[in-house]
Amino acid sequence: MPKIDWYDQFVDLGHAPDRSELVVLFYFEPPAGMSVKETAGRIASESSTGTWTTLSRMPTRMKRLQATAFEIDGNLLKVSYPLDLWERGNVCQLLSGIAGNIFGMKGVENLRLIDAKLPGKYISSFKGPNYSMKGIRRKMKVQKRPLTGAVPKPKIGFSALEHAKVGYETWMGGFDFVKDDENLSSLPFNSFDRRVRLLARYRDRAEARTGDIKDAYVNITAEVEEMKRRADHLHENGFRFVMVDVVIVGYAGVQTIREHTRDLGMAIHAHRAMHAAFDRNPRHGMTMQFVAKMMRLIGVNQIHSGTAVGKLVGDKEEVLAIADVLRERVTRERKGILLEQDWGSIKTAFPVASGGLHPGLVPDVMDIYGNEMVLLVSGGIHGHPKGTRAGARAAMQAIEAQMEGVTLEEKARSSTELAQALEKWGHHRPK
Ligand code: RUB
Ligand code: CA
Repeated sequence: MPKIDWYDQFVDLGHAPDRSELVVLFYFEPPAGMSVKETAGRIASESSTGTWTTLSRMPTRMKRLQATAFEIDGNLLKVSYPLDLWERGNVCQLLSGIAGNIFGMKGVENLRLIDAKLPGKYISSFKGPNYSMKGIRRKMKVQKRPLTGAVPKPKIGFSALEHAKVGYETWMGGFDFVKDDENLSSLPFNSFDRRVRLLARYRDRAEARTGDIKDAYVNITAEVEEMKRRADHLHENGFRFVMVDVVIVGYAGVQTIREHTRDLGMAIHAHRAMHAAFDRNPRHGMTMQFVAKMMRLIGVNQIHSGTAVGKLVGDKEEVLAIADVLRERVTRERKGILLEQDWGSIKTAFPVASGGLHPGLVPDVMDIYGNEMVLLVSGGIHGHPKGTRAGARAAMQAIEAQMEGVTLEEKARSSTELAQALEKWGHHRPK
């Protein structure tokens, strides 16, 4: 019988990749009746140069371009890829390979892209963030504590003026940022342009009254040309940040916005809404640490990374993996979770803890992240018995307590707003 396929040529358990190769770590499960090697060969083949059948003609160059499944350890698989397979500076093309057709093959029961180790020559074709975490701190004149922000809640429903007023209360309570929610853009009762103008007016007032720097993450998510226009409008109104729903907008859109806002000297706050569509099932899809890696490469300055204790999925291990991808110069390997990554001259980015937080949970989140993070407390300030401003104060007092090394209960003796927050929520973990 003639040989139909050549997937076996993509497996070499003796191969040791050199430093110029990309290495991808997958979790995989073969379907019933197929061996792990047969499935591994399919993954390496379809993500690089192969097809389902043997061919009558093959360029000689092919041999040195094909991927190699070189390590199988239980359900963990490592595949190496020659550098020439990948277009420099093009995240989309990388994903078309290592995160493309392979997820839909019948020869794969479950497949999860865990992480990719990118060689220096590939990394250096990207610009990364325009400001490091330090650079953002310098902009905001906040030295040690976490940066703080809140979304007006309910997340949609306020007019532009009502929204700006809630924002003002948030700033006056001590927070650095007022943030739009992921599904707020430009609506009949709250247009983007009007919201920006009103927020700018209240921001100036809050800055004058507090002497602090105040800013906002206003959501520009839309078609790309419109996003650019919205970024310009924010810039003209003195804002230093844009917010983008990066998963929904997609990698190409984020790359374009990165270039546009780089010219304006603006930073990007990346909301990750929709990530759970492909990262929630632990046996299939793509991890959030890998998405965070792509986003740091492109150059967002901060991206949502979970809380472990709040209302949304994501455990401590995952939160720490994402934080390591964003904050380290060299991300250390963690078996089955992260590959080692040298970031070269790519700057750092902030992780963002958000979703179901309130003052009583601040120490838990800070125990996980430390101080290098953006802390978003939204419902957990606006739901304070004395209102938004008191709620923001309570959250700031909780941060102080943690940094002073005292318990919230101790701190609450001299901090009225924190005492009131604890009376309502205690250390409740929402679901
Ligand atoms: C937070 C909220 C955000 C989450 C998304 O509001 O709605 O959209 O940040 O989650 P609240 P994540 O603080 O009132 O719960 O940051 O995990 O992507
Ligand atoms: Ca939200």
